[in-house]
Amino acid sequence: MSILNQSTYHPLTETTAIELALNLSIFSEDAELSCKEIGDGNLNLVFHVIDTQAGKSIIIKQALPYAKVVGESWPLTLNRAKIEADALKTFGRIAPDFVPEVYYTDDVLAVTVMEDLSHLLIARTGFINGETYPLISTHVGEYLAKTLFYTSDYGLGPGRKKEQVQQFINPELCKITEDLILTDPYYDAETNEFEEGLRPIVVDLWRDEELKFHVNVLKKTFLTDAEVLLHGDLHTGSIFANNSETKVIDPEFAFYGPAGFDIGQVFANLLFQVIVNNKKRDLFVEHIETVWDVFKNTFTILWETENKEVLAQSASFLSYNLSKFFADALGFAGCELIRRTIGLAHVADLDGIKDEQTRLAAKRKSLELGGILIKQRKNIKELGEFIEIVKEKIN
Ligand code: SR1
Ligand code: MG
Repeated sequence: MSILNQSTYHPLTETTAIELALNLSIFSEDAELSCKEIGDGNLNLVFHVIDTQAGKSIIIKQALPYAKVVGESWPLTLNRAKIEADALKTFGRIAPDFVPEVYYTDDVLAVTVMEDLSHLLIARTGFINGETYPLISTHVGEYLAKTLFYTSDYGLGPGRKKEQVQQFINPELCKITEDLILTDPYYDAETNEFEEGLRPIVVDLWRDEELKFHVNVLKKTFLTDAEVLLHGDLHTGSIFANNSETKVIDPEFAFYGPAGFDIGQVFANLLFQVIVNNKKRDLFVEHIETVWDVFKNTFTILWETENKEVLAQSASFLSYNLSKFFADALGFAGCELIRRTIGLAHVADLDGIKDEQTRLAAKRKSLELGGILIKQRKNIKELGEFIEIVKEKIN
């Protein structure tokens, strides 16, 4: 039975969201609440509930039983609300500075009630509006190191880790990633969406057997390497920021997978700004460098000081792991660049460019850089080499 005394799921309205909020004893019983549905993502309803007099506010997020981006013809499990709430709690314990606080969850209504972050802005929107958020890369590097280390066999111990692998089995949401990121962009799939001006380069991509081989290898890595608890959708639309704070939201795609997947999505979504933002390109290149440097340094300290596996406390084995994460991250970054350009779910960094020729040129760069990163990922040994390749391709 849910807090609204209903035993079945139904989508909330702004009125029933207020009713739910009043039942939670977060606000006083006679509070005058106002509510607005503000969801602009692909999958969920998001209600912003405010008590102006008391200066209190919350977010109520509710999963819809279908993907909002496509409509009711694409049914989607409500269990993702539980996965998201569990992941927020897990990541919140590990990296509390970078994760919103969860106040209440309701599995029947597929609802999570959490901290209101409306003093921050979605990082992608901020970047497009000219912000650079100087601390975001340091924060995300630390978030990645902590969440990826403390959920691994080495940070958690193999027994607890296996329990978490079970808790975060997330087949439906993984299937979305397997299809939309790691399959559909590489053949003439119905889900793809691209501008006609890109057709020649897209047809070349569909015929590129070497590229498809490497995407198959990356997909196998995604399917089988249960290394760490991933956020699973760590693009700049899943990060709230301002100049001093960073919060990672929306882990409904969380599951045990390869560490390089989260890192690669961060790289790729910063690369969109490197591609489109001529004036502040160098700052976004620095952000990419900082994410990796902070990740690597923090992960190394955790590995050396908190490792639960005696035999794993070895410099060469740490180095082997970091090299694997880096190569996987470059490959998955390439997949993200390509799918956001020609797949189902695009990004405003590229689609928001008004001039057609400028937009097509940026999209071609994204596709070309994506292909290089996928094919060359194992040959690029150092961060500096990666950055050189990026600069060569973008200038
Ligand atoms: C149908 S969901 C499309 C995309 O939105 C999510 O945020 C994920 O990135 C997914 O691939
Ligand atoms: Mg999301």
